[in-house]
Amino acid sequence: MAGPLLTPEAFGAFAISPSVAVVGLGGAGSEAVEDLVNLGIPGARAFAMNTDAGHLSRVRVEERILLGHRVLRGRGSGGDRSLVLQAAEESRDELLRRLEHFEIVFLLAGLGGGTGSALLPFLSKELRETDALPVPVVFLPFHVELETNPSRRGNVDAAVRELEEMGGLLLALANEKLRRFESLPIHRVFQVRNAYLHSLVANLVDMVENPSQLNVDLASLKNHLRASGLSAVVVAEHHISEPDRLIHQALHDSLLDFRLPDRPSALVHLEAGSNFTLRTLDEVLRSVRGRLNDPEQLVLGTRLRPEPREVVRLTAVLGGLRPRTVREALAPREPRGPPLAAP
Ligand SMILES: Nc1nc2c(ncn2[C@@H]2O[C@H](COP(=O)(O)OP(=O)(O)OP(=O)(O)O)[C@@H](O)[C@H]2O)c(=O)[nH]1
Ligand SMILES: [Mg+2]
Repeated sequence: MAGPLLTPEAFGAFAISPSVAVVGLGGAGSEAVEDLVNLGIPGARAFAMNTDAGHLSRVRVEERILLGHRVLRGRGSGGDRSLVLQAAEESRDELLRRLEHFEIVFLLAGLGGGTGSALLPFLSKELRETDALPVPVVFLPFHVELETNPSRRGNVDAAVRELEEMGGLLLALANEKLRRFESLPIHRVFQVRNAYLHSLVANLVDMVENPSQLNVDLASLKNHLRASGLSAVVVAEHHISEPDRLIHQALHDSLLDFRLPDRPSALVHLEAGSNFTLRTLDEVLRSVRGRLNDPEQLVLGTRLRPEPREVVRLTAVLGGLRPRTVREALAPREPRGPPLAAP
């Protein structure tokens, strides 16, 4: 039975922005959320969840949740994923109650320890059963941490395998890619990484939150993801005089770890000023098609500001990443240097 038509005055209630949560899981994830909050994600609610009460009491994040205090007594997991999973199962209803009314939930964890490596796939899976869009963000440890520690490696492998199997968005930031900043103090290197992550999170939220001329909203992003397997986001800003550089820059500057398949699907959103012409748009699209090898599926969104602008901003969701792409970063490598003694 058809309902009454809404008057235009009533549309406003349906046009509110999607609500966003940014959730840090374990030590590294919680600290990254702290940095994101400092950099500012307008309207987002921030959470830190940990099994380690000491760490949780130090992070400056508005909502803090101690997990599994009966089993683990607030002392951390000691790297044991199975204990964390028991704790998460026990608190499942409460965790979902806190998170399920958000429309986009960014879940951040450094992989290798027990807490983040267990909670991140667990919550991603649970949230996929709700209307929320979970966006897992993982920090892959430096190779040296894994080479010398098989249990960390096991935790990373298990988490990555579970996330890959789920498909959807996976933002895997590789610590190894931070070596290009190796002359900086370590805490600054993590800040650089978190600033890059902030640009991904802020652009993605902005893309779906604010109306455009050619619109990409949350529903179209979800549709795109459903059809695209494993996906990642890249971003770039470049001067309007070189529109063909945008996609190259987005891929080159990325701290994410993935290899593109032959023809990735792409959702491309451009934000520019009133001086952005159809010819410039053509140039951007031609370079995107060229660089991505003529994707079968290319969805375009644009938002033109009323004033002229010198820079164009590109946000691209690339899909169809092959499942092995993240794991390749973790594949055993040749040992460095000659063996000490001949066999
Ligand atoms: N940025 C940052 N990274 C960290 C910190 N501690 C550890 N890491 C790195 O992040 C990865 C995961 O470690 P944690 O976040 O401590 O692990 P967790 O999820 O809290 O798990 P457990 O402590 O084992 O319960 C490892 O590669 C660490 O080297 C930290 O305090 N800040
Ligand atoms: Mg910890």
